Amino acid sequence: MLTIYSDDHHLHHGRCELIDGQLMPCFEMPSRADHVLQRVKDRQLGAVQAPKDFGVAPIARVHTDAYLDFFKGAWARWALTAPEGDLLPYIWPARTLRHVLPKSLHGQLGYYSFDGGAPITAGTWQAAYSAAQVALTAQAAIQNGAYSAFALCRPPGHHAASDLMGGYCYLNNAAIAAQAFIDQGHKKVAILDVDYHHGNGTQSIFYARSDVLFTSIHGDPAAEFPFFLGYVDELGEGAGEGFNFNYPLAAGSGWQQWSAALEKACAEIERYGADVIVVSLGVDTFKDDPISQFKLDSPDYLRMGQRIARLGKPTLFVMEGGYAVEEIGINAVNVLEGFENA
Ligand code: Q9C
Ligand code: ZN
Repeated sequence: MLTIYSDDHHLHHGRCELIDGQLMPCFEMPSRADHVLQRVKDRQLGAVQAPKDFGVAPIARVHTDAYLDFFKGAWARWALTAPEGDLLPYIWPARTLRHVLPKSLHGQLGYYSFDGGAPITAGTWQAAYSAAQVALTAQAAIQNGAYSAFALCRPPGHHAASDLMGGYCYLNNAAIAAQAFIDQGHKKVAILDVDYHHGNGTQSIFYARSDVLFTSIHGDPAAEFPFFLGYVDELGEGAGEGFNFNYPLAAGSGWQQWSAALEKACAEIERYGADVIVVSLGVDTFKDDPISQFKLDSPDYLRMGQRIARLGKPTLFVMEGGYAVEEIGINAVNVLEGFENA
């Protein structure tokens, strides 16, 4: 399987996130992608290529121009203040506040984010832009006839909505790739989001559309981030009604519960009749993941890849979360090897 990877992800290295009342080093760190790349090479998964540059146009099919302009220019505005740390939001337009766009940098940052988990550093725009190009280049490989491809994206993307960053995500790599498939003539794209956290950004982007099916298996949002989206009764709206399926699972769920949800998601994808599949591949479902509560073990990821392969459709894998740094490579590449050896 072809892997697309860019070293530009090193340009994004947030310093801190707020956990249990303390500023802790960011879990979403550059070594994550380095471990996955190393495992791809160790297992001789296939060629590793740098992304092409498709420009900002395919990104702007998913994100608003105003959001992209803000994100691209935010660090330069922050740098004018000779800051000590990363740019992090501290207020959001929650209930009772107005959704106006203020003039100030921090007002705008609150407007364009939904949590304090997406620090902007000097290189964050370039890293996120390159990650989107990684996804688009892997998408193009499939468009040009490859049966599968792996977009080794970092930073991840599935929490990012059309004009919101958060949950370590800035640009929604999987959504950008899915939209590219549609723009290049595909009629039915299915997204299978297997990250531990609900892909709220991806769901919101396609919620009112029937040309992109969204399915997600994740920690029950009643108890888990992102808390405010990802429930079973979210089935889509308008033309998108019946094209959104969430499978929330309880903390402590292992392969038995998880694979039962995967069967349901796969049944919906088959019923839909997708002609191509985009997998939001988070491996924070692992038993030793430091911020998650599922109990999948490394061999389970081989089974996951095998089951996805049985859908029998061209498949684009897009890297999302996974924070047990040592094992991220083993688990992510196990999915890809399971897919190839099904
Ligand atoms: N106490 C992705 O996996 N906060 N994002 C966790 C834990 C946010 C995860 C706090 C988790 C975001 C792409
Ligand atoms: Zn996650």
